[in-house]
Amino acid sequence: MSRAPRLSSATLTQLPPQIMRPGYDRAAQKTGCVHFGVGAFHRAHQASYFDALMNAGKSDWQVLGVSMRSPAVGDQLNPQDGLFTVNVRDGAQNRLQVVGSIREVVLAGKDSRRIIDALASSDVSLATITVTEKGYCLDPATGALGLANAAIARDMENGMTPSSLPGLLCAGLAERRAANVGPLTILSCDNLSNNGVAARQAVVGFAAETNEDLARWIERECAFPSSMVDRIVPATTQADIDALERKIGLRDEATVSTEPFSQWVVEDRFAARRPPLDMAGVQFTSDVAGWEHAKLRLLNAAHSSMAYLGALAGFDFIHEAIAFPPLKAHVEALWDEQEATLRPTPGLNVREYRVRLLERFSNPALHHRTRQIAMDGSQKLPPRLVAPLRERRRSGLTCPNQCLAIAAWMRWQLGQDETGRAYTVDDPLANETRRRLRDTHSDPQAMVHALLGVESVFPPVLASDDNVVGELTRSLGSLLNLGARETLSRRF
Ligand code: CS2
Repeated sequence: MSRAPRLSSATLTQLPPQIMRPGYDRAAQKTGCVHFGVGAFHRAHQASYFDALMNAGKSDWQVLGVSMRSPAVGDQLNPQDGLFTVNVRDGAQNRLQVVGSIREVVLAGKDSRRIIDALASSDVSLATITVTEKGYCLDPATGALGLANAAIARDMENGMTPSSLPGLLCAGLAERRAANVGPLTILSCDNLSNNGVAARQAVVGFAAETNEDLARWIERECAFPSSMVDRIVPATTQADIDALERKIGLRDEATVSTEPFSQWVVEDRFAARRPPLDMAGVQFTSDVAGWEHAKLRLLNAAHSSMAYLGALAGFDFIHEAIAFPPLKAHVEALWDEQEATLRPTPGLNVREYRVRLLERFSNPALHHRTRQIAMDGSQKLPPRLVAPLRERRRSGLTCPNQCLAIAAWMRWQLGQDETGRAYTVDDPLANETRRRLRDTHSDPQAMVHALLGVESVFPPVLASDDNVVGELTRSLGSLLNLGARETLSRRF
């Protein structure tokens, strides 16, 4: 197939006139932010907010993107001068917008010098992060920096070309301190509880091992606000790229598709120049935790449950899963259980939030794959389902739907669907769960016992909670014997 020219600064003028594009002079903007983890989510979320800010006339918030592992993101964005199209999909509607906030993408490790220089630059006052839980290199059992982590051990030995998030930030902060250009705000945008605390543990923990003075300076001067981010961003497919090319006449290898909804709630605790992101719709607040909990325990918990139950029941996409009445009824019942663990939060109306979520899940144009959400379940389950389950049990409440969701994750670890087809369990703990399940011969009781032993997912007290063990075993047995559809249909 002959291909259209790539989207870039030079070809921007060839775009059909109705497509929105940067209204500011990109070349005149300075880099104000270094972002770690330039995946699809960042492009549809933070990068779009910085773009909106510059479109609103606020200068110098361009982003230097750091790709943590793969050169692929740089190969997509750099030949396009950092430009990419956000395709906002809602039913039959499509809105296309070219975003210009990313200046360039560099690679952790290979381009460490560039990253450290940027972090030490007086133009930069903010580092934002979407590297997923693994990227913080914390020990799940203690929440402290994982000194046994291979990337951390390597960076501690070779401080010149760090490649881990904590190693890079510490090297940049050391130079920033020496250059006397003031502190930095490090803003985690990952889907974790207390993500600001996780970022702080990672960075201060690394500095404490390598440079005590630096650790004290970071603690005193820098800020690690927590934030809640929300926008559903399905993985981009080749078909999306081809369809966009037919529509705009340019090839955009970095395009992302997303929904109209977008939310960013940020703890108002900045160490340096605060971007006026409220002009672009960001909510600054003194308390993010209520929002974080609502998002993780309603949206993300339902997503994970629909991912495992839905994929097992043969649904490829979330909008199909939520259209299956028994699965929707389970989601509502799960939300009732989860809601009891939320605390009142100013501005948050849980009833409306749930209605809105059902609409978002039902968006037929998004094509959000259940298997995409099923990835990395061992990292996702603790804040989404395990923590609220523990809170309910402490209050003496039962948890049948939380247990059904967790049992579906357990069933998923077998790596074989209900028709006998094998799939890859895409999870950093996949080897451990496989090893633990090896001699359980699909016996639900043995499987529950084996998997409750994964301590980074389940606190040991759960294994001695007869009610939880009983619920998990009953649900898992039903999933194994009857399958997901029948299990849901009999219960709801
Ligand atoms: C999803 C999230 O893949 C997943 O785990 O639950 O990526 C979800 O789409 C976002 O958190 C929405 O903001």
